[in-house]
Amino acid sequence: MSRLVVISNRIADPRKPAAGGLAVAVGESLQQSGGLWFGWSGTVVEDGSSGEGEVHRQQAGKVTLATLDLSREDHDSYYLGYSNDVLWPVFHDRLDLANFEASFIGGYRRVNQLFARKLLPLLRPDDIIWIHDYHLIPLAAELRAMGCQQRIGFFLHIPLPPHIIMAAIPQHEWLMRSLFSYDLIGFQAEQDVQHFEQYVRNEARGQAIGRDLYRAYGQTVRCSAFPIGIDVDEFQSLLQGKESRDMYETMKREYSSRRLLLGIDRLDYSKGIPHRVRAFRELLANYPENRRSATLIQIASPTRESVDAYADIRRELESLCGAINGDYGELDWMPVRYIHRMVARKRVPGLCRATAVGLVTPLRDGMNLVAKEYVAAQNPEDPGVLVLSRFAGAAEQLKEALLVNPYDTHGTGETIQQALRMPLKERKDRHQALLERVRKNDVHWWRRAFLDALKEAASER
Ligand code: ADQ
Repeated sequence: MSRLVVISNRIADPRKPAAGGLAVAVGESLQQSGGLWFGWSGTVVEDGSSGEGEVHRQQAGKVTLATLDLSREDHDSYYLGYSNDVLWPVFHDRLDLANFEASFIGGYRRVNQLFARKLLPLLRPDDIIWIHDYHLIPLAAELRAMGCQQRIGFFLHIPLPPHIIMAAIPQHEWLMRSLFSYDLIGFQAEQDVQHFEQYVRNEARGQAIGRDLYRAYGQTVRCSAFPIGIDVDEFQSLLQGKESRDMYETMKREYSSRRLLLGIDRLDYSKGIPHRVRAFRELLANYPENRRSATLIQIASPTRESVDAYADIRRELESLCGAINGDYGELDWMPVRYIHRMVARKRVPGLCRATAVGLVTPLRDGMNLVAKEYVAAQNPEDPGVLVLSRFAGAAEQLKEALLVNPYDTHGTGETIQQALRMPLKERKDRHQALLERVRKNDVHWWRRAFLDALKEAASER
């Protein structure tokens, strides 16, 4: 049987509970089959030497973890610079936040070449290589240039922007051309595939030449949507665990006379947290019956704090929450509980189940797994209501959620009111349909669908 080789910027021990969508999904894929997981160790070497050091190897059950350190210069230009200050904002339609500093691209190329050079000797002829996310777009092209013939697939966890936004990246053509070195490109949503097709037509002067098949730059690539899912059984078994049960009981007890609304995110500007808090303020302003009752629990874990835009959003959120609590709070009721911390994964299902409304309202998101986790955690006999941004990839699948435009804070406030007042029968019907979809397209389905399509695409090559 072929070995699976996964490459992602960061890796995690698949035997330990991981937070973050990619780590959970990739860990699950490797746990099933065993294989090699290759990526950055998370260590930055300060002494000026390049990251040309040795590959660290560690065995984690059936999975071999192989990691590299990065030099300070490479880390700053490849990771903080090109990946998180160019690709992340642009791919989330935030040209205003992008920093097109010319020096970043050198580090991005250097690290992708370094990864290729260090990975190549570890490969076996029959390996199936699965590369993940925006940090490593040109990795297949670098591997191919070094003679790599193995099957290589790529999955983009974040959205692909419309071609006119993509074109703002000075190196957009080089990036898109390098995607044609893969046998298969996987996107989260049909809309991302459409954006890819539009780029191929309008910028690359190429065309679609068959189902899921695109030709440009003298090369052909297969491309399709594989919406990522969660491990529903694992998540629901956490729900039965002590941590989740304790969490559920505590929330029910502490807030027995309140209706809880929940947001759980990394504190990222793409997640639309300030917009969500403003929508909640609209709710309190326009529907006074919710005062002394509706309570927003917003958990926002720290992330990429050395990037300026993240410090800005933190300040904005703190001041917004403070203002709402000051304006509307009572001695015995605080409208917003904002916690700038991670919640232990084992407690997340219990927290989701204790709330009446799940607010998943990103301004833009590749998929958003919190939406699926919220559905999986509900009591089918008395489920909470999911309010979901139409700009999350998940909205293509989760049509029975209440879909909102998060920029329209007034409209979102109205929808939250609708969620709080929804009759039990409608809540149950919507939840049942959502849970079926979340179950059908779970993370196991995602892995199988992608790897089957990769094998097929490569056999046609
Ligand atoms: P992320 O942007 O990290 O992932 P998401 O899909 O929401 O986002 O996954 C986050 C995961 O981390 C969830 O499992 C969630 O429960 C957990 N999490 C988030 N904040 C937390 C907190 N404060 N405390 C505890 N747990 C927290 C990227 C893309 C997404 C895509 C995933 C997977 O941006 O669009 O869905 O990859 O492909």
